[in-house]
Amino acid sequence: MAELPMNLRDDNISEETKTLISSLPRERDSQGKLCKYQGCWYYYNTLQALINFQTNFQPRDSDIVLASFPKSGTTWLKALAIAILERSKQNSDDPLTHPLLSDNPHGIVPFFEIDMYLKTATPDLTKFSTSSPSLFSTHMPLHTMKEGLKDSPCKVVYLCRDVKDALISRWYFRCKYQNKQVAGSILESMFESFCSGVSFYDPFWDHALSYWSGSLENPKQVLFMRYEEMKTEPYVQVKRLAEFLGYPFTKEEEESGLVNKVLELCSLRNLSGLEVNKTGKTWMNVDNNSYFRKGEVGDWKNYLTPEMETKIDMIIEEKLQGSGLRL
Ligand code: PAP
Repeated sequence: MAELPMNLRDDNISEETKTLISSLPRERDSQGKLCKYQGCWYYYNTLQALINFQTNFQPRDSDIVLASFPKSGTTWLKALAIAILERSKQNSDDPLTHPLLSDNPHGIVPFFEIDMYLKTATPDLTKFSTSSPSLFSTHMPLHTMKEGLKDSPCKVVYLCRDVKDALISRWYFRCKYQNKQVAGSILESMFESFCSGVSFYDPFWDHALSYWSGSLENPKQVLFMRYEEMKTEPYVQVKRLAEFLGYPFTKEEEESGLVNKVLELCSLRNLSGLEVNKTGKTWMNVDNNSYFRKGEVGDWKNYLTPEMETKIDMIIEEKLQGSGLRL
């Protein structure tokens, strides 16, 4: 069996973190040991990474953080944010200088807890996020990430996706990096873990609610976006994103077709066809092509039984009751 990625393991934790873990709720799943920190479940090395981040990250006010629950379209959001910030390169005489043509979006926008703070508590930040302003990303819930942001007014964009589609996407991804057949038994066990709220970065409902509440409390700092809306009205949503980030498209840019060029550059078809995404690997040694699959809304209907659908819907409805958030 392939070795587990480092963020899922438990071989890089300090004595202090070991003591902390011994005081936390703990569980085990088929991949390893999990503990619940600030309301969310993490494998131990990831917990260490996010404590490193919370303790040592020095934000700049201009930093931008792209946040999501796993498999909610993070790669797409990263690509769009890069394309918005770097759009002058798309119109230049030498479009080959565009960063998205030579690197995967995950190579350009690092995760705090996966790429930056996993191996060391004090990474050399100049190696990461060379864009200006700096773009970072995370799968942590908002309250945990805010500890690392201290009081900085960094902008945060959260991309939310139908959790049933995210579950199917995660199932395919997990089978791929574990070199396993895409088996129904694995999906069943992931479904059970999801429903119990005990799985990496779960419970999903608390995750989404942290960003939902943050976006209501401080709409200038936290933007709540939805994958499904990006699919149905990409033009409107990419303009909304650019405006929120403080880089709105000008009338001239719109008239010249630049918004559509950005969308085309970031389309699943285009990105997945680029050589770097067909053959390259991320820092974590994951094949770049594993971040691109179907990108469809409602693909879960091909895999989940009506009973599974009902159970997930009922849990989500109950957990979100009174929040105003509908998923
Ligand atoms: P991550 O959490 O590991 O970063 P993430 O990018 O959030 O992964 O999720 C991958 C999903 O986004 C895949 O969905 P699927 O399995 O249902 O197909 C992937 O296909 C989809 N995706 C990646 N890039 C794009 C894109 N440019 N447009 C639309 N969907 C995309």
